[in-house]
Amino acid sequence: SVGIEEPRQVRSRSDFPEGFIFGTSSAAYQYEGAVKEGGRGPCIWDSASHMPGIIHDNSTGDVANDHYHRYQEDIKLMADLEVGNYRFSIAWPRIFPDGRGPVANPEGIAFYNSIIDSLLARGVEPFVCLSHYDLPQTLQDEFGGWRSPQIVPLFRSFAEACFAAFGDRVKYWITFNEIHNFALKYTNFGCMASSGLCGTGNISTWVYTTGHHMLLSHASAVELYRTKFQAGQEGKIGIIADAQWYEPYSDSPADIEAVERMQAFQLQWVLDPIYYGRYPEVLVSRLGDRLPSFSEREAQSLKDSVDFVGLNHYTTHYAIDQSNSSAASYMDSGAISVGSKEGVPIGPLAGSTWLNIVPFGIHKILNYIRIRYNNPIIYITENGVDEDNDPATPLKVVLKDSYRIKYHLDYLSYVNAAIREGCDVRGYFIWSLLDNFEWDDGLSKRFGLYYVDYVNNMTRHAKDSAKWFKEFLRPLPQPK
Ligand code: BGP
Repeated sequence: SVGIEEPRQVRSRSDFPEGFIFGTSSAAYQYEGAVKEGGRGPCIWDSASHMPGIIHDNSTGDVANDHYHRYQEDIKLMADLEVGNYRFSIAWPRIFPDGRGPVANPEGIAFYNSIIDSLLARGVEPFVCLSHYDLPQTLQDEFGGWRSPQIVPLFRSFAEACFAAFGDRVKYWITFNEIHNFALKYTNFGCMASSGLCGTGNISTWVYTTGHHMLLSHASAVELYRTKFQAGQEGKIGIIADAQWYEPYSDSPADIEAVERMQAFQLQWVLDPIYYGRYPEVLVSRLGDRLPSFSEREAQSLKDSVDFVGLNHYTTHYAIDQSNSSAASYMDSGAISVGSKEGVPIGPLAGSTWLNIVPFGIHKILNYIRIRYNNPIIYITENGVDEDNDPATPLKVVLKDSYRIKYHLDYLSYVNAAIREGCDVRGYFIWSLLDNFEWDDGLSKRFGLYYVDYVNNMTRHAKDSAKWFKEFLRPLPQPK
């Protein structure tokens, strides 16, 4: 059997250290809609979602959950929950419609100013992510977007506009959401359906070039923040890594090693440069010249380039060694992952076929990060579970999401155990406040604490989990 002993079950926020924060997470393209309003320029997800065959239910983010028009109502929902933190992203094409500064679009600035001010007025602290997948289409068309080093100074100038406009009130900045996951989607979808600039064929080259330029963009934005803004604004800056946990498929040394390689090609690929200024050795040796390298100056700018790390974690899979197989394996890591063994899933499946519910995985990945990166400050920036969007199910049944409550309580109990063992976890954000546009799954999956009625006026309905979260956030009376 795998995992640690069942941890003590948490009941409320009182089980967490003083100052531990709770929030919900979102992303601009998944929530806002209004893609042609407010002077917003087109982004790569507009193009991709309109291309046949990319989004499973053929939906798009054109309207999404209409947050652009309903953000006041949504912020009121957060205030009702008494949740103290909200993570969202800024759409680059709302600030610079064609991707290029220095003159920012005043309507874009006004929109995010209004969100930030409304949050603060209701006692909700913003965590702001600069890049959550929505690259301006112009930059893709001009030079291949993340494929080219030309992106680095442009990202820096977008970041500068945001620090300058919002940094007086935003104290937590995140440069990128999930470089690993994004680089895969970006490459798989032909660099989001653009002018063929991504190239075809060797995914294992384009993926790593994309990641490389994102890492350099991160370093450049952090350097700018630290030299020009941080002292006056007194904020913190970090990055979000996505990391599943892996268990070996068998007891063989090869499968045990495959677990480590899966982490190398997912987590270490992004965090080793950020903490140590270099790629993990196993990537260098397996990928050869398909993996770009850092100059001395770039390595220095990457090293220690975060004040905290955000962790997005949902699931655990088995890792299987494939180092001797000539078949293309996951990112050329020589390993693949699967969600079940001999027909038995590693944990119950949620709505998404990739999401096995395995609460102990979060405990293991937190300890893995603690050990490998010398106990960094961690915010869990996403954790959540989904159900299928099945129009045949009556609303009152959909709202009874006891499995979501159980998911969060079980995962939180393991987070709590990790904290007691010394992991420096400072906060936990649920994905997500509302049902939303789930990238390639479109509107077919629902991750929200609130149900969004896409057919009737986008009405928000509290699921049982929203009521639970409100209760959970109320501190229990402490014994005298
Ligand atoms: C993460 C993304 C989120 C959210 C979540 C749910 O990888 O950062 O934006 O989408 O996954 O997964 P999905 O949308 O693939 O169903």
